[in-house]
Amino acid sequence: MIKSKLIQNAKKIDNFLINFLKKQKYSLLVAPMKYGLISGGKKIRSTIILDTGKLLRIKEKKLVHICAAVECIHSYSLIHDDLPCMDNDSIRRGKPSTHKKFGEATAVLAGNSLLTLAFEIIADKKNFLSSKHKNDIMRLLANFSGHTGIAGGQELDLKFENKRKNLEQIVNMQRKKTGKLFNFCMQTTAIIANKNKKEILSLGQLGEEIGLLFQFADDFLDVKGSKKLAGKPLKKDKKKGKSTLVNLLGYEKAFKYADKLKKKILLKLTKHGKNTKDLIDTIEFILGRNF
Ligand code: GRG
Repeated sequence: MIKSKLIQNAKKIDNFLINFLKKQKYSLLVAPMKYGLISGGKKIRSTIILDTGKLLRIKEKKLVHICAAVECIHSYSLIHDDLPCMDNDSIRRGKPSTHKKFGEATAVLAGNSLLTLAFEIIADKKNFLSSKHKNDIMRLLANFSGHTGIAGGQELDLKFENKRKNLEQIVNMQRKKTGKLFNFCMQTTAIIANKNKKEILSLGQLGEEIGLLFQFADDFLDVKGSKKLAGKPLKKDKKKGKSTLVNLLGYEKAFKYADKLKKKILLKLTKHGKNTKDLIDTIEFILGRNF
């Protein structure tokens, strides 16, 4: 059930991105951008947006531009994450990573172009949101992607290699590296639903916890997952001396910690009344996932 929802959402967002790129002028970077962005990947962040849209009763067509923008930022981060100067991975989504296929310089430029494409998509004329909403959403996306978000988190992730970091430091790094983009997904949907400031921030915080849970699950996959299903090399975190919950606490204790977080998230969701089923299904999938 959840798998077919993920596939359906991924197709929708992929189609939007294909059409958006088709309408732009051709450049040599279109092929590597598409390679890193389309036909692959769970598009889980889009699913969180669409699930939150159901919770807040927003029409899907109001959310598709935001989903596409988030996927551009996410794919950009993966392309750069795989580079030799970062995590140096040759396989992503079951295929050679973008720099293996197109070369390093092209991968850097394709990543940069996906970053700017995200903002172009939000600003698009056919994105029928008010200028105020577009402005608020762009500010938030910039803030959560740069040094106070994903890029800052990645810097910490690299600096933490082979260092003994405590639980708080690891969680803070993972909140930035992964949690902030999930925060964006739920906060933005709440902005579009015209919720009040308190509700917007509280939904954003809930998104961040879901993102943290997603990162914990990624770390569990690295230990116990199947390379074939995950579509990327596994068992690297220990070799690289990555600061993860698993490396700090051991698998069992780390899993208990994550399970407690999942229960906390589900409890918080009960306050949001009806229409939570889709989001609950996605949260259950996140901790149990094998890809
Ligand atoms: C400023 C956006 C930006 C990036 C530059 C390289 C970098 C800084 C950040 C890397 C951040 C990173 C790789 C975080 C890990 C997040 C994570 C768990 C990724 C796996 O996501 P999935 O499973 O991937 O959703 P698919 O393949 O399904 O799309």
